[in-house]
Amino acid sequence: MKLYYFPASPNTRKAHAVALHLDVPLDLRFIDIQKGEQHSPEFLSLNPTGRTPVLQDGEVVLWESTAIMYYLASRTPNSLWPKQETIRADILRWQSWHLAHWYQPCQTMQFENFVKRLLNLGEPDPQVLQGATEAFHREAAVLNQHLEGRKFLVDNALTLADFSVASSLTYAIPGQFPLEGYPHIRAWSDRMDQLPAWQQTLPKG
Ligand SMILES: N[C@@H](CCC(=O)N[C@@H](CS)C(=O)NCC(=O)O)C(=O)O
Repeated sequence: MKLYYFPASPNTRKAHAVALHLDVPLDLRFIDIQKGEQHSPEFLSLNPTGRTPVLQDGEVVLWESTAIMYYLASRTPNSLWPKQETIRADILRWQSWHLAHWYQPCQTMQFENFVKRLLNLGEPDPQVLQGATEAFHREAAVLNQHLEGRKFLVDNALTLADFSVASSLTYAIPGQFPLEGYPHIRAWSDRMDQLPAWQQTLPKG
């Protein structure tokens, strides 16, 4: 199975980490999006949206990291994607929330406070940052409250939901995410950081 990936990306990280956690062997193919390799005709024939990651398993070609996570976790029975429908629905709930509400403010703060500086793209835009910070606080309050008294997001066990939601915190420190008031998020994020698969997919500085 090939994973076309860009290791600095949180979207790649969650798919790659699920494979590592489940011991699914992957043939990793680096796509350098900073050099524009995602726009090559070969890559666009795999993913017409021109984004990483992409999984290729024989005839199966899958893009969108969440779909890739499901594919990897559906091959054999495992605790990241348990059989019970209510647990699956709960995992899907948090993954939906992540995609619709959590990803964007995190991504914006990451870009404004970290990526812009890294790539010499100018100063953070204060107005953009203010909007993202407000949205972040709205969603972080919900996440923090949910995690109070829980080790993980769903059924007190590690699932795909944790990999999805935690992926957006990959750049929490250089992105200056305001996590001070959210002790339960920080404790859960520290727990994620203990996982070998999460450590192995931490982007190199
Ligand atoms: N919703 C997609 C997002 C993928 C995505 O935005 N990938 C970025 C890296 S984080 C990318 O490859 N960008 C290349 C580009 O936009 O040109 C997923 O979850 O896989």
